[in-house]
Amino acid sequence: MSGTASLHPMLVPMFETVLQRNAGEPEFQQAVLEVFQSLGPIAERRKEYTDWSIIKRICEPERQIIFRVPWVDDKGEVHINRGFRVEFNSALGPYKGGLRFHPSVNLSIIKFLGFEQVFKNALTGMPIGGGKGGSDFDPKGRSDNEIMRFCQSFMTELYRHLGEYTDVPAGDIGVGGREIGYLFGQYKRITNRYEAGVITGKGLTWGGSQARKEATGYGVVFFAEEMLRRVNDSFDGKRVVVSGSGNVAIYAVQKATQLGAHVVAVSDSSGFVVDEDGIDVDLLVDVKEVRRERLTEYSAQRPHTIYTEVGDNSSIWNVPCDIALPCATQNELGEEHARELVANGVKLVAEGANMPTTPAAVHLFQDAGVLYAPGKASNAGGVATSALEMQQNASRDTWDFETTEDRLREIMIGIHDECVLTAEEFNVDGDYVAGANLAGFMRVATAMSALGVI
Ligand code: NDP
Ligand code: 2IT
Repeated sequence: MSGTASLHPMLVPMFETVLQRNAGEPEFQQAVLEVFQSLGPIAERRKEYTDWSIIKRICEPERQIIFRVPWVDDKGEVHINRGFRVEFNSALGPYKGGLRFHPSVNLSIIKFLGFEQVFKNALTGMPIGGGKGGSDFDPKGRSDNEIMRFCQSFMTELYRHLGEYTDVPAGDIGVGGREIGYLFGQYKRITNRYEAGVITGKGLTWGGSQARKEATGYGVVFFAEEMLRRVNDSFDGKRVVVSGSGNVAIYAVQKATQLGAHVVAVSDSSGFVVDEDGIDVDLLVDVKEVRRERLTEYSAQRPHTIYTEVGDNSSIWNVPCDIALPCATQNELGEEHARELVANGVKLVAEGANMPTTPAAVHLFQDAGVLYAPGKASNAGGVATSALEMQQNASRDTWDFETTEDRLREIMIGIHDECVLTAEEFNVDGDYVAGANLAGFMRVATAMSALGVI
């Protein structure tokens, strides 16, 4: 795999072991390499962290669960899907991370997401370890009843591994409020316990937190706002492009618009829509969140917009912008896209999705002087607000929207500042990738070291 030349010599054999032990898992290998590339300066400057056995252990999940999920569709046909939960690291708290339902899900994807989650959760400063799960189930076109039966079957196996002190899932791609409801309902039924803190992203009338739905998208924008503030700039008047049109994208569009930006494009896996009047968030919510329709429907309601199907030569990243927020999926923004964005004058890229930018594209942005924030820092607002939901559940309290949003904003400012200060400490000023990886790593490594070889 390219990129190993830039590794500290101590890390080369460790990465070779990762490659051997996780053969055929390209996304996981990519996520590990990206963190390893930042860890070199630890060896020179912070000798207390050069207990290399910690790095070896950090790459190996504490537990990996794979299970069969049988379910019956509306026609009576039996389907078999595969379920996953990778409990990656519990040095800082119970495993915490979302569930993804998408046909592309496999062990590599869940492990890369779990690995990223460990460092992301550490960056929030909250008491949460890292994990991730999901299934290769495709929710598209399925009825409510089919979704419910699938969720019930999935939880009938998963419940035995969960608990508010053990492992606390939430949503991710294909898992939103409806699915969390069915999953929590089945957990409650099997265990006969109203253990609200076992899952987050719950509805507001049954243990959920205000602002959790909005938190990831809002958090990305708060993080980007701090990056801009640091260079005496703001969202006001900026042209913004947001990929995706799901949970993260919708609320990134909403907050950027509230801060005075002009959001001109969003996408889904079929195409993208350019709306020069500015994306109408209420319509987007209605089309995607309420009616679960495609972006073609948004475009049909706004005749001045231009809808383009994705293809080899057409991508949302061709739309000129000052700020790009990739909020769809991993490796959605490649080198050619980055080249196009830079040529069109992009100033800032902040990731709402997990690992949406390929390594070559990241380097291109950094070399071109584009402000670039990795998802493990900039999209941490979702899981941070999940931890706030757990706090409210534990204290049987509920906070109002404003209080919760204020906490979220403080947390994002805190993560931003920690990335900046850590990058300065290690002489890589302005490198948010190195800052995030080093700060997250040091927090997990300190706890792992204190807890002994386990
Ligand atoms: P949703 O399912 O709500 O939305 C996903 C969006 O991304 C949809 O517009 C979807 O289009 C698009 N998309 C998904 N897969 C692909 C693909 N293979 N190619 C092109 N487009 C795709 O998910 P979320 O908004 O929750 O998640 C988006 C990203 O943000 C993910 O990377 C997730 O891991 C990350 N994230 C989510 C958090 C959360 O709290 N939900 C927290 C932190 C990160 P279509 O409808 O056509 O499939
Ligand atoms: O990637 C992520 O951080 C999430 N999908 C949210 C995880 C959570 O536990 O809220």
